[in-house]
Amino acid sequence: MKHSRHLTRSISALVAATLALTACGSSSTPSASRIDPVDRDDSIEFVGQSDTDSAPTGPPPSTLVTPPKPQPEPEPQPEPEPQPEPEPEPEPEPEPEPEPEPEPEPEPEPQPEPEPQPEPEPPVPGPADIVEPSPCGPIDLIPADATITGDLLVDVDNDGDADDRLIGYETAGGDWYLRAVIDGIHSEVALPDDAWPQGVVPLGMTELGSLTEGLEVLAVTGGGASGKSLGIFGFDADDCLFRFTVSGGNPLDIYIGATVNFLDAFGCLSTPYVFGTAGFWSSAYVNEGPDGWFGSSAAFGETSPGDFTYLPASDDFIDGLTLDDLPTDMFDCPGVTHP
Ligand SMILES: [Ca+2]
Ligand SMILES: [Ca+2]
Repeated sequence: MKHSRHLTRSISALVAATLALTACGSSSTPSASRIDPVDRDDSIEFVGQSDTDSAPTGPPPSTLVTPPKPQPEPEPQPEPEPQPEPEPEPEPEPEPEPEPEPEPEPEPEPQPEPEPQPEPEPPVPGPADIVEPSPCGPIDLIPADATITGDLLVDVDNDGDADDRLIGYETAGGDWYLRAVIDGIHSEVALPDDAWPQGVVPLGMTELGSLTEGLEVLAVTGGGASGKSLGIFGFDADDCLFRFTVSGGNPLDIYIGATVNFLDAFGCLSTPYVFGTAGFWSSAYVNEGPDGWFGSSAAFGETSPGDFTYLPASDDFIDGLTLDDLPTDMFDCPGVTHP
């Protein structure tokens, strides 16, 4: 068999080579040429060629002698590209803190109310005119905002000088007074609050009361549209003003005036030649239509200090008067200003 012969030759070659190596001994260094690479190569070629020349009878030769294919070296893995460092996430913006509420402004402390200023001095009279302590009792000066409705200089103390003062005034609150100022002594009398439209007006002084020393004062104390009310005032021993009463009761209030149906007149009896005393008379006339006017009159005198009463047998009555019989003047007091 050709295959067996070839295998035998290969074995023989191997033996020969082994012998040659043994012959060289350990004293000499084996050389590569002596290994006879040709034979080895021939042997290898031979085996391979024999496969092509003859039909295979056993397992494929390649499975016996073909060296394993070298495994390809693993391709170097590319180094991983460096990943860019992740950008840091932006920090969330802090939520805006709520603005603090403005503190309420402190309320202003209440200012103390200014102390009331003293009232300005009245125009009349000045404070130097007041004598302290006053024998007429405590009295304030006339308020500066009072309305002066009468201001008359007279001679009350009878020293020859008209340097005593009579003042009619109304306060801002509507109160009426007649004030007297004599040698710095103030005194006054309160009057009804309905003095308008006539007001309080001192008219003058004359002798009206025989029991009261000195002259008495006549003054308008009020009235209406068609007449005036008159009052009589005197001074006591301390030169303090007072008002006369009538019949021991109410303040004396005499009315003068005229309308188409009434007429009221007043006259002074400064000379006590009729009734033996000073005083005044008062007349009243009433229109009775076709019967004409009816008239009556009476006289009054100071029968007790500070009070006037009807003087007996002083009254008089008359009927059937005409307008020509009536007095033409409603006021008759010599030396006293006509109201
Ligand atoms: Ca005087
Ligand atoms: Ca008198």
